[in-house]
Amino acid sequence: MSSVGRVLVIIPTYNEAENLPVIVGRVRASVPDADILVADDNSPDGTGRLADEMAASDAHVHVLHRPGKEGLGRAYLAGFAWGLDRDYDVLVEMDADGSHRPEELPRLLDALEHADLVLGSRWVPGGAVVNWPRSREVLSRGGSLYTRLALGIRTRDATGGYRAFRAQTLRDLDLDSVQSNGYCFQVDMLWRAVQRGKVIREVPITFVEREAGTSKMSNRIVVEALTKVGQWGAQERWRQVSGRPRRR
Ligand SMILES: Nc1nc2c(ncn2[C@@H]2O[C@H](COP(=O)(O)OP(=O)(O)OP(=O)(O)O)[C@@H](O)[C@H]2O)c(=O)[nH]1
Ligand SMILES: [Mg+2]
Repeated sequence: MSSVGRVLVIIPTYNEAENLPVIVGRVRASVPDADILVADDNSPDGTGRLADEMAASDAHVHVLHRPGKEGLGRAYLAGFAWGLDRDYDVLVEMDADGSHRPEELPRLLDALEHADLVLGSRWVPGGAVVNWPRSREVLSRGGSLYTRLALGIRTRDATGGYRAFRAQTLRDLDLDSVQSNGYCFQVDMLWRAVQRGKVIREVPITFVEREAGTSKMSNRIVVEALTKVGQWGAQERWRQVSGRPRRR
């Protein structure tokens, strides 16, 4: 058990058969006490079956089978519910494609000793991206800057998906009302934590772009994020100018 308690690493998957055994092996090596939950959306390439095989031979590996592709946000919400039901102390978000290096997880967990939420961050000193085209970096940096300006928050990397939550943090975030998916899901979770006064720390990570498998990123995901974040920002400004207190 880590100093922050029992840890569940949630890995959402859609067609990640090539990547899954590698990432699971790396998590097991780097944080041997942690459990893993693969949240698979009935991947046509058999990722779910592969996950079952791994679970059968390793008591630390669990699988949540979902009926079909509903997006990253829904998969994480289902994974959080699974983990909270089973009284894990810490719930971690990690992509299956190797972008979030499991070897850096101990640093995120250490930081959680003094925080309610830890964000793996590409855009703080010491953070980096590997193998990204310039266009992707501009989109991600621009997205985080836009989010900081719209919401008035200090976080450098608002859309990243390598995060560690204390269970109590998640319990306080009103997860039943989360509607967003994709990058917007990550901003939504962060914004909820900010509004509730949670202590949030950013830890530098080296983000490595996927080498195998296919991307699920789309323009629709980007447009959803821009639109919703703009709306949340406007609501926050309205709350401020009308002098209403924050809803906790
Ligand atoms: N369960 C589930 N997982 C998903 C879904 N969409 C994406 N994922 C997983 O979420 C993680 C992040 O998705 P990626 O496709 O890597 O998204 P990205 O990192 O923005 O895009 P890339 O540049 O291609 O890596 C991966 O582990 C995916 O398999 C989905 O609809 N359901
Ligand atoms: Mg990826």
